[in-house]
Amino acid sequence: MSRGTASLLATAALSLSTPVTTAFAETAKAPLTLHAGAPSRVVDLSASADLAGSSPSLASFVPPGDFDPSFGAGGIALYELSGATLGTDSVLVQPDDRIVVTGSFRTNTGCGVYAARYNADGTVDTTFAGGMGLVTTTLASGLCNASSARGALQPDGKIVIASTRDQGAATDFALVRYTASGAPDTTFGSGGLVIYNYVMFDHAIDVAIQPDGRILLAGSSSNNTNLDFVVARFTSTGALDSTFGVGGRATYDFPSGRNDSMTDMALQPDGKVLAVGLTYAIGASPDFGLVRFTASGALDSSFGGGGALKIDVFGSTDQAMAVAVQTDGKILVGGNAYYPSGSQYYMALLRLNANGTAFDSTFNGNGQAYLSFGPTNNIISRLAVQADGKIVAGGYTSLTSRGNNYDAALLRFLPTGPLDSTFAGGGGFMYEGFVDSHDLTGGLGFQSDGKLIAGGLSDKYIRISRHGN
Ligand SMILES: [Ca+2]
Ligand SMILES: [Ca+2]
Ligand SMILES: [Ca+2]
Repeated sequence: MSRGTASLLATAALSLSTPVTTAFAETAKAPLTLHAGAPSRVVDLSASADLAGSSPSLASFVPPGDFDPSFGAGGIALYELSGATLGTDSVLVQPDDRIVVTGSFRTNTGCGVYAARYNADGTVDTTFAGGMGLVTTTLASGLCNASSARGALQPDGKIVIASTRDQGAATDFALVRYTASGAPDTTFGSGGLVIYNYVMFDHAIDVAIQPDGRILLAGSSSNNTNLDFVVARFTSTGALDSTFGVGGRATYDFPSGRNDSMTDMALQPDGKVLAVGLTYAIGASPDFGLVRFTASGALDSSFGGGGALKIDVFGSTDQAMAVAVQTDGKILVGGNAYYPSGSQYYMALLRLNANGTAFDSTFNGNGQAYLSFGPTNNIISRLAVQADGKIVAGGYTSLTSRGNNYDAALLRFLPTGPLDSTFAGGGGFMYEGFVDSHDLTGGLGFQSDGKLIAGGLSDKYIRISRHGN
């Protein structure tokens, strides 16, 4: 099969300007070389005979990164919801290897969230939601906006989704819980739904389940003038947990007067809550923003510069989109950064020390990796750490040479930072659901044998794929 390959850029040493803000020194930009490889190519899954024909019964070993022919059709499965436009925001692998996909939907009558469940081989799980394999909850009707709807699995198999009720004006946080068999969980909130109106504008981005069953909802809310990070905690029955933070909420407002838009949250094994996103002054380009809260919802003063950190990569637009915490406590942040001299966005993967200091020099020499499949847009949207410490990044590209339609991308890094050359024959590749589809990455997970499950959106289709490890 043919596929595009990513090249790892050489990067220069970083100088820290202040404990809170980091930036490349001007003189350090020169050694950075631009991607100038061959034009990227794409696996054309709709017409690739080389992906078909393998006997599933023989498919015990699939080379790292390669599509697993025993999954879906040639390693990939596409599903649509008739009459609806979908977003695909998380891909969750159950302990029994079944796959739950959550996201948003929009029809001509309303907006809401869904959970779909698939068997380990990518076929629809007909034991879920009364044989449908998919359950939905409408959050808003009429003129409305569908909003990110990421999920988390409880140990008992229940599925919790965090989203936003958006009628087109003021917005509220929403939590939905489904039973393990795919029905609204009547023991949660009101008929399985919690609407939380914190302030006028509330936008949910992520959810996590604590070991004690309490639920963390993360996102952004407006203060009087701009957006702040917010994490709210709920009991396992859906009541706001007033023992967390202030009145159930932990918030952070980057100084001063910045808009702070969260994109991802991670619950650490020690109970601390790490949030990342974009922080930008009005009229200025965004920087990576990171905040850590203690398990009780206070700002963690031991992190970064007094609880928070912002990183200005190349002095232009920097977007943190994903965070993951390694078993040793080190922190991975993925996203992209615009490199003005190269006139393109590079995928960015940064590793910080456990205390939030930038950067961890044991990763790629300077704690940073920047990659491009070509101009003009490359971004990491999801991160997952394998049991062996290797780091999987999912994202997407929008290349001029590809007509600017988005293609999904998968990359794997060694724990020490370089691309893993054993993965897909070079460390990374891009692909699409079908010819010229619009392809994003919305989730990564691992089945019990280590195989990688990736998923996302391909036009209006839910796309899931399985890859060798
Ligand atoms: Ca509200
Ligand atoms: Ca703010
Ligand atoms: Ca595409």
